Amino acid sequence: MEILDGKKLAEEIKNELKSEVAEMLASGKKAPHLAAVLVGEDPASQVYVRSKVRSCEQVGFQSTLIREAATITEEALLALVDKLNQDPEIDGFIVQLPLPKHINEDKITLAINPEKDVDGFHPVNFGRMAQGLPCYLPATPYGIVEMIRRYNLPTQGKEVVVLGRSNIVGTPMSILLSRKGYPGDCTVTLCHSRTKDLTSHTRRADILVAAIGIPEMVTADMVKEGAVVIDVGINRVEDSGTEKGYRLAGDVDFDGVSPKASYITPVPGGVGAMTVVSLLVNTLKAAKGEIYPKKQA
Ligand code: L34
Repeated sequence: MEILDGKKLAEEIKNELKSEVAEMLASGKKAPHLAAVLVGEDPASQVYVRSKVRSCEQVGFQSTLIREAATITEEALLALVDKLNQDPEIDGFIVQLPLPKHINEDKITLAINPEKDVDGFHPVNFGRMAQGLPCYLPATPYGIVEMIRRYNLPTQGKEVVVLGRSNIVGTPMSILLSRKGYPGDCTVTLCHSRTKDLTSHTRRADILVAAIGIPEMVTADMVKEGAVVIDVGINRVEDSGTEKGYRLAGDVDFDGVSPKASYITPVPGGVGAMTVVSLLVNTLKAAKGEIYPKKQA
């Protein structure tokens, strides 16, 4: 069994980004600028957004963190999105999810200018992804395909089972791995909460992607010998034995499954680290106008 070391890969990619920024600055361009909007005090969101801002600093990007109270109205948040859409200093921005219940997430996502949608959540980017056109790929699936690529894992003709059909992970993951070319050309099965006899599907997987948000749900009996196991889950499980009172658990029972896997991602230090760095890669693309050519000022 080999660990798919997301943390190490992310460091490698950050070093590449750092040199790209240095080149941009040397040629008289400005550094890429990412803005992140964080609404409320969700503890996990705070950790993730902090990590995004810190990573920007590490590679020499500019970053702006905009914090809003959980009581912000939908209208006010839409106005903020519009302001960021218009701001020529900002290359790309994200609104960290989840949002408080009184705010319609779809409405916010739709309000983001697709050219600045470095999360790749807007239907324009999603549709472009589905058709194989240039787009911002959503950071988690992007991080996973980059991991597959950099570890040179074969994908052509492989049986892939994706657990979970969310807009930001499961569904785009199933599309990306079924697309033509590498890393793709897989035969993909998308399983979800209404799937019957889940184990009969998962046991056939050469590559198993777990993104359901149920701690340690995937157990050894569900996994084929030699499978590649990609664990997207980051669940906080109560644990009085730790300083924080919780530990992080994936959707996969790591101790049980890892002896059977050929490759497996750890939690933490697997997919999460790749998610953050993929957002930076998208932001660099935004700054360079790689997906949507920059309009002349
Ligand atoms: N708009 N909302 C928007 N964009 C996103 O791309 C996200 N996501 C998901 C939640 N909401 C979002 C993230 O940023 C999940 N996610 C995310 C980002 C970073 C990490 C995990 C999920 C991460 O850094 N994970 C660390 C452990 C962090 C910890 O200690 O809790 C890891 O090593 O897995």
